[in-house]
Amino acid sequence: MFNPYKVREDFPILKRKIDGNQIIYFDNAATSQKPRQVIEAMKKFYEEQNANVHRAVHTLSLEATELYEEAHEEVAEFIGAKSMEEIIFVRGTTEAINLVAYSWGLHNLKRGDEVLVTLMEHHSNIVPWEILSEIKGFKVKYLDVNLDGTLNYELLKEMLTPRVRLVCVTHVSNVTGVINDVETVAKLAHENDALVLVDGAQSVPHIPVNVQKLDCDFLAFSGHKMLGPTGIGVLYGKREILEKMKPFHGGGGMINEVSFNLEMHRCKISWNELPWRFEAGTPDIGGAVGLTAAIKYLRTLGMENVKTHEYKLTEYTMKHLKECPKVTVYGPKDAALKCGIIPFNVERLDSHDVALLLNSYGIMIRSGFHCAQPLHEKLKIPSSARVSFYVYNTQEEVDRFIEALKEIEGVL
Ligand code: C6P
Repeated sequence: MFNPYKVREDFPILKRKIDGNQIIYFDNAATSQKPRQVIEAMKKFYEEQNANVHRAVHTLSLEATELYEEAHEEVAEFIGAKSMEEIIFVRGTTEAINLVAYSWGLHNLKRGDEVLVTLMEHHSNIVPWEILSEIKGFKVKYLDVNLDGTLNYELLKEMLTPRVRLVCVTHVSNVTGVINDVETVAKLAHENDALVLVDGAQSVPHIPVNVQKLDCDFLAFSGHKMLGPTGIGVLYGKREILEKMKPFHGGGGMINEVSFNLEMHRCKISWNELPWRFEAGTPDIGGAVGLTAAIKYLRTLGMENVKTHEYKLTEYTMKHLKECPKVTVYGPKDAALKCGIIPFNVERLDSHDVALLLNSYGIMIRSGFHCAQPLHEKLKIPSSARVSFYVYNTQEEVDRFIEALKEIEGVL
């Protein structure tokens, strides 16, 4: 049985009190807290195993290399990739998307082409495409969303013309928590010979994700949102696509050979095999060790359990938010369409003021645009306050949150 109280025992930070209040951490979409299993794995790495990878023949380097490669294997298994060659370690979702833009987009997109991006994307799945379109002359087209924040699938069918080469879609919106039917998007895109890039930043940590089932061509996600450390993230890519892509960054580790031709004054370079071809320079080895521990922890909990727990909390919160007359909740009314993210506003209050007031109760939430300004513009709201749950949050914490909101409403 999944028990969030037992889970909480693994998270030292949750014991912290601020101004006498036991903290309630509801900002998990921004970053998650870390269990001691992750902290200890990283501590052990730095205390006992630290060395660079893929470079030296000494024992420490061999051990570090083994741990680093094991992390790729662990990720591959977690998301159902065919092999670790399809798993590239990057700094996070943002870098993973930029890798696709500059390794695939730069060499494959041209004037006359279109990249279709949904209006609910995080800026990291918008800005790289806007920058690249200025260089390459292709068009970025935006797929509208419905007023409840769900994707407009009918419009998608209309917009998927033969000009579209890539569809960029988030699996779960970081603002509304809407879960997109990425399987259908991929099917429609593939029928049109377009590739699909899925932003999994808010799905991989919270629901079971299998890339074979989704049939996406790329999947990007961040370690720090799934109990792992900051500084490490993942780009999954189908092997046959990655094989044909040019490297992103150049440097050590990503080459097979760099030989100098004196007469030509040039270096002849051959690329390393996958996935190392896309991992130039010394990688975040300690981060990879932490990510392995985080995935092992999530697997022990079971991703179906994680999903159900967050669904129950979301449903409970949405039900009780109805007791707050000055609160407006955005996104679909049905919690089953969502992951554990709820955006809202309190009448006459700026979202930052709501966050500050809740902070005085020890409740940490995010406020603002959440790096998704186009979606806020579509929903015609200046900004929003947002609660987002994870494995260690409890119904009791939601009760305290609702009580605090009622008190805030009371003094308005
Ligand atoms: N969203 C939030 O509070 P990075 O920063 O690279 O790890 O992740 C970027 C990113 C990409 N896509 C989605 C859907 C995201 O939610 C995020 C990060 C955080 O919502 C910080 S802005």
